[in-house]
Amino acid sequence: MSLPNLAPIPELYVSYESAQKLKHEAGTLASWDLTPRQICDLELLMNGGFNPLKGFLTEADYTGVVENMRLADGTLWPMPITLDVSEAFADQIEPGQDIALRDQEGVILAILSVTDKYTPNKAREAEMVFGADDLAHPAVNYLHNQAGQVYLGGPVVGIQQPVHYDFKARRDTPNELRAFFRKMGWRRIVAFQTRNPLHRAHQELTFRAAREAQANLLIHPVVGMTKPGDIDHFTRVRCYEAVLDQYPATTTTMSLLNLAMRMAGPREAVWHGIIRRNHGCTHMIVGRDHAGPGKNSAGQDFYDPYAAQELFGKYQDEIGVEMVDFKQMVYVQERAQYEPRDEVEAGATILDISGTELRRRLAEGLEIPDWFSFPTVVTELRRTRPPRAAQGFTVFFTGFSGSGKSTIANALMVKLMEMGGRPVTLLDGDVVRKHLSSELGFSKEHRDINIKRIGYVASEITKNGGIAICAPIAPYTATRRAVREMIEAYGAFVEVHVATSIEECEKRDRKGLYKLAREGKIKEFTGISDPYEVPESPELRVETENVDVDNCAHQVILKLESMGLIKG
Ligand code: PPS
Repeated sequence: MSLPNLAPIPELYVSYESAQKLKHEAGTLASWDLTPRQICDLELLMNGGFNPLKGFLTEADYTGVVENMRLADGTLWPMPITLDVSEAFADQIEPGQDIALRDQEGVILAILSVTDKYTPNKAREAEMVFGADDLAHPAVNYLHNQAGQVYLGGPVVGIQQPVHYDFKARRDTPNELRAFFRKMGWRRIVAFQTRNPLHRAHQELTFRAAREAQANLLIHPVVGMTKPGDIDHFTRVRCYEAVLDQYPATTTTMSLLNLAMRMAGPREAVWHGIIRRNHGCTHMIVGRDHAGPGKNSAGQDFYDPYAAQELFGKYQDEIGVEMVDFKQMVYVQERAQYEPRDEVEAGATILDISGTELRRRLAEGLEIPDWFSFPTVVTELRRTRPPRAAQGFTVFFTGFSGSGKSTIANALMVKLMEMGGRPVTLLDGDVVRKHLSSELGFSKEHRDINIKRIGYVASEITKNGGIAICAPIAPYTATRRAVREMIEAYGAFVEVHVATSIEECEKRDRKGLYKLAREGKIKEFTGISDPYEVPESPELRVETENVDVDNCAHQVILKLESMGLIKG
């Protein structure tokens, strides 16, 4: 592989003067408020991280990328970088029009000259890009449940970089990294892509990979968007900084990459390679199950663990980055050192702690040995992930009106308050509708807004170490899942399906609403004239028929105990 040409790569920004002028003119254009994921994509488009893309994919490019990983002109590109918008917005836009792209505070970052407006076949995109149209895949879930229905494509003119207030000194554009490598005289650079904290085994394997490739090392963690449930990037960056001291000085550097990952395994590995090439790297470490999304809805891995290495190997020349095989490093007790697993002789004592075991130990406040990680890393992890019994969490009841959610929720609240230790807030359906959602009705759209508001408040409570108990009907699976993702970033989400049948609820008819619904006096009534999607795998399902409230609340308490959220 030839050495990199570390000359600057093209960016999409205009000069400062032109940017000021454009910004002024753009004030009158139709404008789109970018989602967090779109902001990540736009940043890498504008700074050359996604070179050779010059904007959001046109329909021809999109079709080529989805069908055979190539742009319409034949260039290798594995990931659709698309601007998804709502139908309502798309209706106001015609090809030939310019639109302003704004961040979440309304700052204009770029102008998109729309050449294409098209409706994607999302099921096809899911099959081809992510390997299955299965909502258990986070990017497929995003595609169907968060992304807009229409894509806009066309070239982008960059006005300014998205603003970051965190770790500014650790963020570099491709050209800034290239300049750094030139200045340091680094010609061979191995990139290590990661979304997890680094422990001793990672430090050993990355350093070994760099030595084998006779190269310098770039630790290149993703801080844009990773897999829901991952450790937040603030904690991870503090951990990376601690590990950086462990490498011999001047061999290694670290830079943060504002990428929104898709967890697309093999295709993602190829994409990561192209992005690293753009950042001036010559090599990249590709591991087992690179960018793997976890299990599919049938409980199996989405991708073969070596599929990413195979695909990368196949396209290595076109990517322009050489793959460095990731050696699994294990601790050999007799020699008190890390060695590649395949080189350890039979009979030696190998010590290892899996990711799941590490999470368990953190959750339960158990020992994490020195041979496994660095003390500073463990301290940082313990600070963000205190034992579960000291963390905030959310109990989310769902079920028909009159199923008994509120009564059980109230009984649970009292029991938790008796135990003490953490503040408890009850977000009951009726209370929320009075204080947070008084203007909303019961259409699907309004119910979704209502549930997302509850989710937002519960996530803030959870983040701050409290207990949130929610008791809305929450009839839609996708919305419940969105709330789960919001909350699991900070603590546990315990979904409790109060499984009282519609017949029983109607028979009880505590508020007389079922009668009115039957008479057609209340429209869109859940279970009568509006759907309720039964949760498939809630943490707990409680039956209320012939069971008293106290017993139901007790079942929840037992569940919380078994999850380590409260001490018995
Ligand atoms: S949702 O779907 O989660 O947003 O509903 P939620 O906020 O929990 O509000 C449900 C309560 O509103 C009353 N109500 C209705 N429920 C269902 N469908 C219709 N059309 C409707 N209209 C009014 C009802 O009393 C629900 O209270 P609970 O506490 O569930 O019995």
